[in-house]
Order: sequence, then structure tokens, then C-alpha cells
Amino acid sequence: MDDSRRLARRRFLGGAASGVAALLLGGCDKLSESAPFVRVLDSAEAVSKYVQRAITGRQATAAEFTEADLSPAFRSNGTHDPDDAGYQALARNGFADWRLDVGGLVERPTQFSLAELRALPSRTQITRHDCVEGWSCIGKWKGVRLSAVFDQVGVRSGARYAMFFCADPMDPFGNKYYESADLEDAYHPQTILAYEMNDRTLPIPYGAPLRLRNERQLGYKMAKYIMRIELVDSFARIGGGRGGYWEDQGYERYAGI
Ligand SMILES: Nc1nc2c(c(=O)[nH]1)N[C@H]1C(S)=C(S)[C@@H](COP(=O)(O)O)O[C@H]1N2
Ligand SMILES: [Mo]
Repeated sequence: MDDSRRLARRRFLGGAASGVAALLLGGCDKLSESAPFVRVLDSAEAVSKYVQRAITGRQATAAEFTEADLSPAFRSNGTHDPDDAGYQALARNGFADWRLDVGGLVERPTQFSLAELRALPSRTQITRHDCVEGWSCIGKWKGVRLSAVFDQVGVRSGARYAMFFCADPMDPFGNKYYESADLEDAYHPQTILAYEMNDRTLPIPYGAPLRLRNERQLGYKMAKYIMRIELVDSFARIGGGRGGYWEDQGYERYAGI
């Protein structure tokens, strides 16, 4: 490189750096949410995700409540008891033989027993569950932080989504419930894999032995009866390619609330 080109290059880099500094000084911690980034998403969905994060900030937490606010009867929705022989066998044995299989773009694919998950850092939270059908219930959840599971397996670069594969068949063809979470939401402090509800072992109607609580999103994002978590760079070739069972039927993928 001759001197004039080197100088031009240095000017260019200096300009780029001060541009970033200006954005940061402007209180902008949303570089990844700038217009060119969201434009690649479906438009309506991009608006919901963009608006939510612009208003609340990417690390904003969902409201938490007190014991006095707990719903007297939390509703069970969708599957109440998976119609699957493998799941029923695990349930009969109190899930002693159940393992959470974590794989895909990870350094150490691992199978976790419930005892192993219970030994990892946990979080307890009282939150409101909002179903897209128009009802809400407040419940208390205890579970392992999803980020703690990720620390165990080592997420590889290139991973963009966590996929949750469930035990319950949804149609006569045997297609099972599944869901997805952006890694940013998967690492959120309130995102847990719950094994307790209202101070009891998670009951079957609510997703035993393990269900996702992803508190900033709608109910259908919170996969129950989780069997496997897979880290992926794209879900285009999974199921109907839209990131979840209900998304494949037309629901919005980023169901922020
Ligand atoms: N595996 C699985 N997860 C699921 C569903 C389901 O049918 N199967 N239903 C979803 C919907 S629409 C809602 S509102 C919540 C209901 O959770 P609840 O039964 O604890 O109320 O679970 C979500 N997760
Ligand atoms: Mo729902």
C-alpha cells in the first residue's frame, strides 16, 4: 500500500469509528436493530419486534408480581397430556429416565437429567402468561436459566436460534409441537426452563417435566414437554420453515408483548 492509500484507509477507518461513537453517545444501544437489519424480516413481524425493542430496550424485563397476585386456577392450554407412547412411558416412571438432549451448534452435545438441571443456577419468577386467544394467568415458575444450560454446552459461533422440540404430536401425521427463540431472548435473565410451578413439581398439563418460560413473548412461544433443544443458524428446513408449530399455521414468529 502506498502512503496516499494508507492515509485514505486510515481516514476511512477513523470516520467509521467516530460514527459508531456518535451512535453510542446518542444513547443508541440498538445497532443490530437499525433499519437495514430488520428489513430482512417479514414486515409486520419486523415492526412488532422493532417497536418492542425500541420502546422497552433489548434487556428490558417483563413485569413480575407477588404471591398475592397468583391466579387461583391457572389455565392449561393446547396439549394437556401428550398422546405419545414414549412420553407416557417416561411419565409413568416420574420422568426418572427422561433426558434433555441439547445439540446442534454447540461444543459439547449433552443429555441432562432433571437432577442435573436442578443443580444448575435457577431463577424463580411470578409472571403473567398472555395467550394469543385473549386470556392471561399469573403463575410462579422456578427453573434453570437457559443461559446456564448454554454455558454447559458451549454455544458455537453461527448459532442464531434455539429450537425447542416437544413430545406432543399435533396432527395425525405425528408432527410434534416445536418452537424457536432468538438467542438474544434465550439469554435473557427471565428466560428459564421451568421444572416447578407454584412451588410444586411441574404438573403434566403445564408441560412436565420441563417447559420454557420466555416471559416477554406470547403463550405459544413457551414450549411445554421439551425433549430436545437444538442451536441452529436457520430454521428454514425445520417443520414448515417458519420457526414453530403455530408459526407454520400463520402465527407471527416474534410474538412480543
Ligand atoms: N408442547 C406444547 N407447548 C405449548 C402448547 C402446546 O400445545 N404444546 N401450547 C402453547 C400455548 S398456545 C399456550 S397459551 C401455552 C399454555 O401453557 P399452559 O398450559 O401452562 O397454560 O403453552 C404453549 N406451549
Ligand atoms: Mo396460547
